[in-house]
Amino acid sequence: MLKVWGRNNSSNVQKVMWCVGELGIAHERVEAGRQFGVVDEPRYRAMNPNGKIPTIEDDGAILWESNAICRHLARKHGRLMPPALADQARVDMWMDWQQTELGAAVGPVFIGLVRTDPDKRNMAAIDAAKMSSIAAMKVLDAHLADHLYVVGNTFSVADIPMGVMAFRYKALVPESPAYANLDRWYAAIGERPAFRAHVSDIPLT
Ligand SMILES: N[C@@H](CCC(=O)N[C@@H](CS)C(=O)NCC(=O)O)C(=O)O
Repeated sequence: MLKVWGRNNSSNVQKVMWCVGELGIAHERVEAGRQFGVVDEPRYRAMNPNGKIPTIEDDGAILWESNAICRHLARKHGRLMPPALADQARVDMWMDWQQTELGAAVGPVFIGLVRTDPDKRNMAAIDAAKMSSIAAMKVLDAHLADHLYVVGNTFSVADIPMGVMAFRYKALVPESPAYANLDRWYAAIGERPAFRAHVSDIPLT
């Protein structure tokens, strides 16, 4: 049975769990990270030398990196991955963009506002990260003007990391301009039971 290590309030674990939920995969999730520890144990480091979450074991394959895990599960279970090679490349492109552009912008806002005590916050850095987040979301909003989902007009694995980030953005960047295309896409995402169970029903902590 698929085994997933990682606490359920981690954005990167949420991607994997949402994907698992969409695909209906039988699984066991093991608490790890932050207050649960585990990630520094030699046995865990032997699986994931980064000491980060998530890590999975799937039929003997040990994998880490949340986006790679999601793509693996989509391919293995034959859903959420578009068939055309060019669309698969677009899935890779947007999932990389989530990590390097959107996630890199939203991450410091989350750390600053959720994980840092009010008297210790660097508000200038948080405001700068908010501006970067707004700029990144403008790119996604423009793309969604003529695509129903991140790749084409069908929900795919590429929507998953983006949806996790969008949930944090909506909660933490109320200064965002109105992004009509983003809002239309996000409303569709919000109707998915697996998104609610693994992302939006879990408090930001
Ligand atoms: N690029 C990695 C990043 C993994 C990562 O940074 N995970 C964070 C949680 S979101 C972590 O392990 N934090 C330390 C901890 O929870 O103990 C991925 O996408 O899986």
